[in-house]
Amino acid sequence: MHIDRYERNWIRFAGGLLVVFAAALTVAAVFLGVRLPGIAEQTIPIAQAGGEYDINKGWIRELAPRRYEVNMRARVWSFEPREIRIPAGSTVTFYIHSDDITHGIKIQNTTVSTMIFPGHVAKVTYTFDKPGEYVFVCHEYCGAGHHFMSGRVIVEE
Ligand SMILES: [Cu+2]
Repeated sequence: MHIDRYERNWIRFAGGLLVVFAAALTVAAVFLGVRLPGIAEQTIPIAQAGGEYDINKGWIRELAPRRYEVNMRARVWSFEPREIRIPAGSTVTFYIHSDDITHGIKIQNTTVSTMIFPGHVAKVTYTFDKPGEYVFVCHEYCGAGHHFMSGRVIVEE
């Protein structure tokens, strides 16, 4: 069977790319320890709350100096709490759930970005070293008031 020279070269090039990508994936997974976030790692049942902490409210509590826990509710079209005030250097673990439909959260200038599925709790931990205002938004389109879904983390000196 005759294959045109250019076509043969392109087939070789594409095949070579597949080999390069497969090698890169293998190196990343085996040697660099890169892992896709699994659902099991990101979601836990709502359990931590107790006593005065009602899971049906948004709250923030201090576990230790510069160590906080936030129970965040997402619903159409707001986050609760919508303002979180912490001192710089604080490590915050967010437990975020949705009361209704699928939402998402992205805290600007941080690595916090996750989906919020109904029936699950998204757990994210982040250390806010730099003082400033970190706006967070819903990044999953959730209807007419989607663009109102925002809040901020205020990191004080
Ligand atoms: Cu939303």
